[in-house]
Amino acid sequence: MADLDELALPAPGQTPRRILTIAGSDSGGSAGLQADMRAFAMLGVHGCAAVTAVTVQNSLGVKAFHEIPVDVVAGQISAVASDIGIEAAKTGMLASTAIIETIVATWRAERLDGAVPLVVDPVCASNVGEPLLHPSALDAMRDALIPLATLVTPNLDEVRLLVGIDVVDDETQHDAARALHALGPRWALVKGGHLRNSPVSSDLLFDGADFYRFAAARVDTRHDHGAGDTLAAAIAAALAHGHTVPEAVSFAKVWVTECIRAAYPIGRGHGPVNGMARLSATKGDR
Ligand code: PXL
Repeated sequence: MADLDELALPAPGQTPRRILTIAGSDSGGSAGLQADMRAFAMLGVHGCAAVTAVTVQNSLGVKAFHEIPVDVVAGQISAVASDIGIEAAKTGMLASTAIIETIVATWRAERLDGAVPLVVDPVCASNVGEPLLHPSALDAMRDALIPLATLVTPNLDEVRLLVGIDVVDDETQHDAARALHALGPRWALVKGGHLRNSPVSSDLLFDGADFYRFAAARVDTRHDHGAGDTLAAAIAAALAHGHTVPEAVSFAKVWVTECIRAAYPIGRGHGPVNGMARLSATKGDR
């Protein structure tokens, strides 16, 4: 269903599906909530944003970040949930134990648990390895937030930090999916994009019973900033439209691969995946 038409875009004047991203800001506009909002707009959903941290960042890296006070994080989530309403949510950079615990408490207090699909992208570091989560917050991510998730979407570095498994092949990817699922999410997606020796980027989805594979040809580019964010945001958008998790992952994998193929340089460092790839494709078709 990697077809935009199947996401049932809203008619003019019709309220679109609403999605909440709970994530950090990237001043460079490549990753974080900026990437999420771009994906949401391109997929015809109304994006709301609860900001957890503000990074000082450009294409050369993350210089610093400032955490948003926990009452402001909670306030943003409650303000959106109590008025605008949401049909799906995703989390990205969460920075600290206090922020994670606040999100969990607010999610429950607003009675969103079990009612609204939640995609947890357990962001620990930037694409070049700068920390975006205090190491001490891993326990809260693993024990408090991931059990609330409809789907958790770690890359291989995050898999190692969360469940201590070094994914090097198909067998260890299956082991990792089982270990992640045992943490309590409804579904676990072990992304294989960081398995550099493989000609394909192959992700493995598991619901405790069945495994599903989603593979795409590896795209060799240094401009991959925001790839994980864009994938998780596209999954959340498809879930908000009522698609199942395997359908949503299948759609989002094709979507993000298009964005990676169309990635562009920016500044002097790593450029972003092109979240607007579909716009240029449409224009080129004319
Ligand atoms: O791509 C992960 C990510 C998420 N959120 C923010 C980021 C990054 C990577 O740099 O800066 C704010």
